[in-house]
Amino acid sequence: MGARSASKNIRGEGSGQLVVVSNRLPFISEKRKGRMQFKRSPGGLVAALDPALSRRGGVWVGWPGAETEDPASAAEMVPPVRSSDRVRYRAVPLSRREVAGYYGAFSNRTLWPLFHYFLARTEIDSGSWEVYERVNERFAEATAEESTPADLVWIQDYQLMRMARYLRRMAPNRRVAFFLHIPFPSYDVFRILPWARHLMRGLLSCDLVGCQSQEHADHMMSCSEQLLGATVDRGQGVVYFEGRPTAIQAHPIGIDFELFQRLGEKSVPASSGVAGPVEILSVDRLDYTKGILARLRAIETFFDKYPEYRRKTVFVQLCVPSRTSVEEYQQLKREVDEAVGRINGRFSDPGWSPIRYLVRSVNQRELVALYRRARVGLINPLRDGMNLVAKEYVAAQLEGRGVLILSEMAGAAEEMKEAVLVNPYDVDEVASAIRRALVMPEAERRSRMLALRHRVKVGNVQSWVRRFVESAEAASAIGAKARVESPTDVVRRKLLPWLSKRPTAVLFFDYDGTLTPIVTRPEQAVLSTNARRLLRRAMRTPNLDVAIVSGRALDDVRRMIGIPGLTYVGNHGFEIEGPGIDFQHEALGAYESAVEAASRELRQIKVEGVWVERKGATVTVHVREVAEKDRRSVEKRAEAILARHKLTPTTGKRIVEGRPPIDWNKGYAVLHVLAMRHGVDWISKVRALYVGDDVTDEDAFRSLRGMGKSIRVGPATHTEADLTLPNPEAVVDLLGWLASGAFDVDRV
Ligand code: ADQ
Repeated sequence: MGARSASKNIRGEGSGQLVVVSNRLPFISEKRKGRMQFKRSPGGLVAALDPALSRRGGVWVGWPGAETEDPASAAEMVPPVRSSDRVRYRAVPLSRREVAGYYGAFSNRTLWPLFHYFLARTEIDSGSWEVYERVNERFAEATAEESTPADLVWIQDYQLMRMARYLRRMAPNRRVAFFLHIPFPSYDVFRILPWARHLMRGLLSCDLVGCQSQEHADHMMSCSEQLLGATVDRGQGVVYFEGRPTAIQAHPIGIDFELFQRLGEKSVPASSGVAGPVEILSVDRLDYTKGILARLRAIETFFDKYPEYRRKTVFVQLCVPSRTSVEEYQQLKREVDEAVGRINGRFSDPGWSPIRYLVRSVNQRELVALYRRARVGLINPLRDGMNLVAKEYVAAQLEGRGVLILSEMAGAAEEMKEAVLVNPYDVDEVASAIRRALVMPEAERRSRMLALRHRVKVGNVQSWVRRFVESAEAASAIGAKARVESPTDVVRRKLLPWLSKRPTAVLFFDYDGTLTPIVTRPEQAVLSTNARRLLRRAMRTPNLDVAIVSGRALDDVRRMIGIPGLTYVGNHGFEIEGPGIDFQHEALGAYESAVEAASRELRQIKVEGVWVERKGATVTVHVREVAEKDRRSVEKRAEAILARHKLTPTTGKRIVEGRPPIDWNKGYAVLHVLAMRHGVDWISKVRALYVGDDVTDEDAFRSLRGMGKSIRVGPATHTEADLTLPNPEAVVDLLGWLASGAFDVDRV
């Protein structure tokens, strides 16, 4: 049965289906006596998504768990669909090599440690990145086949951060949302990844990107801005990139509160008079991010500092083995075993050991029994997206007598303010927090726990699913309306394939009217702080080379920009200065006295508003402030004076300029800069882009025809430029994108 026909059979009426995509399909399959058996995976996420899928009708796309490249045998690894079923499964077959590269290596040895700030454990390997890319593309193919434009595609987690980019290419009108279960790091950490921009583009192909906390959302926004030059509206939580908005929102995940409460009712509460010492409980997947070793040190410190608690308390550490085939995880297990052995060896006496250490998966009933009995829940990971154990412990505290000690580094800390918050790296603080929890008066314990329980109840996993889906629907509706390209987007789209074919781009910007708006007097044309910041950034971007080209005197334009180290072209190209260039046109000297004489004579034009500016090798007559009726006659007189002194008059925006009659202009200057900076064969090495607004810039547009590209700014009836932008704001927008280096060669 084809995927499409199956999906039609079970699609619900009205709104589209929900298409959930995750690394693993939500069941474990096993062949027994020649027949496939399927067991639903445990966990709140599966339990919450299943009802949502059944209600709406849907498909779950994922890897079935066994390594195979053959689609037919992968299809056998999912439960067969009956016509009455509202949920179907689509298996994405993966080979052993793909699982190793995409999941074992890139997801778990690159993204996982980096996103949890374990930089030393982060492996950077382009081979595994390529596999990650290919597998994400395969997930996108399967999802494109399984979905229609009416459906909502919901991608889960860090294993699939590139998928939406491919899905958009294959099926541009899909509604797509993504949720990241783990933390999203700050820009300084995220940028370490050579593929940071690619991952960011993957996320910004979605209508909604959800994460566990506002802090992670803020990191995503600043990475979009800094890595891709995207426009960010922090107030609205929206990032605009490539002409479309992406909502970025915190959607803290919850647990099935009712279930834990129900199971809790069947178990024994804390302080109920059960014999034995008071229990302090920690429950984790055996992972280095959970901080088990640091916690054991804190426990040791606790028994050292507060010996009166020996024999009266016991620390229970429950670990579920995780990623057991990975060497680092085996190593961690050995280290935890050793630490437990050492501490127990130090403090135990007949009948009492300080640590009870359990390494196994327990069923939910047993888990809740442990939660309920524990007086203190010690949940202090070194870094965690959310941490559901903290919420489960709270849900099981029916009488509200237990105390939750929670790491500030867990996403849960953003919501669970009534917990005793600790820095998990600070062993002394954790030891004191345990003591504080044990002596905390009952009234305080109850009021803290009641507040926490209320919050965990309201924000349960069912409401998480509901709110996320609603937000995704809203974001995709806005996205569909807003998908109108701005002029900068159009230019960006057209430049991108061209720019990305060379490792370096040389950018030439005219100053007045291009980087700054046209103003009455030249000294008022001040560069905005933002434009200056972006120019500085562009200068530091390794694949960019920036030059400012102006009709102003060299000193003047250098002063207006105020960034040392850029290439400056002054006086329409007669003077150039920059790294490795110090140029003055050789014929200039011969005309110095003519320019001086013409300037003197031009100053004799005594009409209100006229002023004359001597700019080294050239002279400019400004007529902007001259009354309209007199302007043309002033221009004519100026042209005549200049001609008499054998200077070439050029009329620009409310100015008349006199230049030596040397066959030299901005166009020649640009070619000179390119040859000086990148050799005469620059064309095979770099891309040259010129942005200008003036008739004098047309010379540069002409010079670059066929060799580079050019953009004319503002309305122009006739131009030689390849592209246009409406105003300097649009130029600065484009500069922001260019400065981010967003078009690097391996851009995808
Ligand atoms: P995890 O890193 O797996 O999830 P966590 O949120 O703590 O972390 O969830 C662990 C789950 O495993 C809990 O539901 C817990 O009950 C269960 N568990 C732990 N030890 C167990 C044991 N010995 N036996 C049985 N069950 C055990 C990722 C992110 C988190 C984020 C979740 C959900 O790393 O930060 O909270 O996704 O988004």
